[in-house]
This record gives sequence, C-alpha cells and structure tokens, in this order.
Amino acid sequence: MPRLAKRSQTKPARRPRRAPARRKRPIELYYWPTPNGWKIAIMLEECGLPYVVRPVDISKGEQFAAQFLAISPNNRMPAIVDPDGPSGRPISVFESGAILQYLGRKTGKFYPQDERGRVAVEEWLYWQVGGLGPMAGQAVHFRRYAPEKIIYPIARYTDEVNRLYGVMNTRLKHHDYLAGRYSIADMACVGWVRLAERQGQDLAEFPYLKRWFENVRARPAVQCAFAIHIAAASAVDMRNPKVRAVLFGQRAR
Ligand SMILES: N[C@@H](CCC(=O)N[C@@H](CS)C(=O)NCC(=O)O)C(=O)O
Repeated sequence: MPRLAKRSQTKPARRPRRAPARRKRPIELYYWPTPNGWKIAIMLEECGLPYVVRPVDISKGEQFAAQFLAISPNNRMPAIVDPDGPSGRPISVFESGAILQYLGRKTGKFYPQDERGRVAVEEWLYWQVGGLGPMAGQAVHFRRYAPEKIIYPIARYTDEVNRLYGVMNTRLKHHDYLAGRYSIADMACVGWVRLAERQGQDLAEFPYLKRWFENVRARPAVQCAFAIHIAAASAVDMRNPKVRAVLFGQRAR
C-alpha cells in the first residue's frame, strides 16, 4: 500500500497554490549579420519578443550542420525556433518572408489583418524576397566577389537593382512606407538599401527612397538589430579561399 509522504502527515494542508507563471522561453534566432538576418532581428526587436541569437557562421559552413539543416533544409539562415509555437508546442520556421509573416500573425503586429492591408504588405514582401534580395545579392556577387570583373553580369544586375530602387522610390513618393503603414515589408527591404553602395547604387538618385531609409533606420528597434555584434562575422575575409570554397560553387549534396 503506498505510504503517505511524511510532509503531508506532519504539515497542515496548504491552500492550493497557483501554478507559478511559466517563464516565456526566448525565440531562438539562427542568424548571421546580413540583410536577410537583420530583417528578423528587426521584427523581434519591434515586437519586444524575447530572443536569443544563435550565430550560424556561414563562412565556416555551419549552415550545413545536420542540426541546422533539420530546421532550415535550404542551408540558409535566417531561421527561428519558437518554443511557444501553435498549441504551445515548439515550431521552427525557415525563409525570411515566412518568418516575418509567422511573427506578424503571432503578435498581430506590423502585418495587418484586414485583407487590403495584408495584400499590400504581401505584395511588397514578396517583391523583396523574389526580386530585390536575389538581384541585389547577384549585383554584390559580381561587383565584389567574382574572381574576374565580367561586364555583362555586373551591368545586368546593377541595372536591375537600379530599376527596383526606382520602383521603391516611385511608391514612396506618395506613401511613407511601402505598404502604406510601417510593416514587415519595410523591415524586409531596409537592410538591402543599407548596402546600396555595394550594389552600385547612389541613394541621391532616389530622394523618396532616401527619406524612407532615413526614417526606418532611425527607429530604435532597427538600430538595435543593426547593432547586434558578431565578432567572427567582422573577421571574415571574402578573399580567403576556404571561405570562398564554402560559399561559392555549392551544388546538390
Ligand atoms: N530566401 C532566403 C535567402 C537567405 C539567404 O540567402 N541567406 C544567406 C545569407 S544572406 C545564407 O544563409 N547563405 C549561406 C550560404 O550561401 O551557404 C531567405 O529569404 O531567407
């Protein structure tokens, strides 16, 4: 027969205590300081969500670690693990656009619920992930990292980024923010515009875009996100053959 615990025999019955409030565990942000990483740090900062940065040193190939691929099968950061996901169970999310939408739905912030507002945000978010990001990435690659300076791809991607900057500039002539109100679409774009010079662009050519950039960059959350310091990232030398072998010429594994 089970014995009663000693304590319950000797101590008077206590009033049932309320269960201690469960400490919210932070969201894990798998991160490296690039425009795609900044987006998510900005959103986490804007929403005041507790998070912990898990650096993924893409110059050393940490994006290929089995543990990381389990949450981000495209071997790209950013990714998140939210321990407090749907139904209180953990969820992982990869792809920066999907992460921004997830966090927007989770918090109800910067991602409107009304259909018109939401469509506007999604238009500009998808415009960034399908256009501005890839084109700016290629422009930087051919301008800075390609072993030879090949005129055709340099001109092609620099021109295309110039066209895209023009699209934002026109939109921002009559709107303060890309989707009207400040949203995850602005967060997705600001890091790319921050690197305009590397993409061969001069913001002086785009006055409305410049105004928007200065407004967005001045936000405290954006400043905090841009200030996340990863010492190893500052030390990466893109001329190092080992780094180049990791990042360039990847094929199916
Ligand atoms: N479509 C992805 C792109 C992410 C991406 O390209 N991340 C880069 C850094 S900006 C990366 O992780 N690169 C690692 C590699 O090239 O192996 C997203 O939006 O999340």
